[in-house]
Amino acid sequence: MTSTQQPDNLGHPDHPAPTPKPTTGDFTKTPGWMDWFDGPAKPRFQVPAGAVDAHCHVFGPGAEFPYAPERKYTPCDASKDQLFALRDQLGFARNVIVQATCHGADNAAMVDALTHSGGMARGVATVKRSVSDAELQAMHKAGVRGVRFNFVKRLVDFTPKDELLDIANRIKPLGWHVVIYFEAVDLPELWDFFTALPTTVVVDHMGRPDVSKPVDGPEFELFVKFMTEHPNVWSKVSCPERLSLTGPKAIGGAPQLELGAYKDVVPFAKRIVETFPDRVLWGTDWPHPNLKDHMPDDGLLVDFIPQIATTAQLQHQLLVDNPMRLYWPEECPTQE
Ligand code: 0GY
Repeated sequence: MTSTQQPDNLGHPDHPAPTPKPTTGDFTKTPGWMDWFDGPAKPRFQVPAGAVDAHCHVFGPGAEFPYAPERKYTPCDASKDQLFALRDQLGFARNVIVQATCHGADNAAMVDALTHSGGMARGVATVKRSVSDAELQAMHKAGVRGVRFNFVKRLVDFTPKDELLDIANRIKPLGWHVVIYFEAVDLPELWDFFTALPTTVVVDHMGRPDVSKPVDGPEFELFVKFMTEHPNVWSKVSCPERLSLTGPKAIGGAPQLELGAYKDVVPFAKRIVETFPDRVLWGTDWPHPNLKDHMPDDGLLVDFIPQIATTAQLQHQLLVDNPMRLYWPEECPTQE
């Protein structure tokens, strides 16, 4: 590896050196910010036709869509065109673009991406109680189908639960759902609030389990119980690169992802996929905010999918049937 190469890009020593990405406008990237990865490898796993990347973001560009004053990080720009190029490179057909916390409750960048997607992207917004019905209707027309409630303390300031419940009741008549992001240790405290939500509820990244704990230990059992007892709860089985402690290195240092990258996450994600095959979603999480350890090559990240969804049927449910039912129900006429 030469000194110009970023280490740990899934062990691809022949991958071109990453080019530093700008933040435009009057912004400076958070010190130590890891930029998303250029020119991802073509995945060896071919996703099924019509596959949906159901968790990704756009950042700015800052000069056009300024980052929010209350943000906890300032990323490098990651535009809609760059996202759509990634979609095509990986073989996906559609995106679900989730409002990133660096844009606060200003959904302009995300909505702009939806309106330039030719109907191939839907969105999840962040809204405040003060949002008007007309604003909700406009977002619906653009393709927004959910709101996100974030409980990860390093990303957002506290919002009172009565405000969130009020928002959930406002968006329910639109047929939207609620996406929740939290850390596993906080599930007991949040349980009553989550189980009172009146809509479909989608959990980001399996509720961020501590994968050093047993997959059948009390912490992850509580998450499985959450999904078992509440059929309105879905989960994204995304972000092995964020959850893994063993990391991207394959067994023996070989570059192939299937030889053991993120192997500590596999039992957790596989269990959720196999137990709840009709309530799971997958996404790249591009452009991967706040990673500290390594930046994954999204192409090789796609090669992780067959480790957690091991049959063609499970893969089709995860990547096509489930996200289509949730985000493009009008194209699923046999579904209720
Ligand atoms: C994280 C992960 C994410 C951050 C955000 O909105 C965000 O800032 O979503 C992610 O992409 O899921 O833990 O920083």
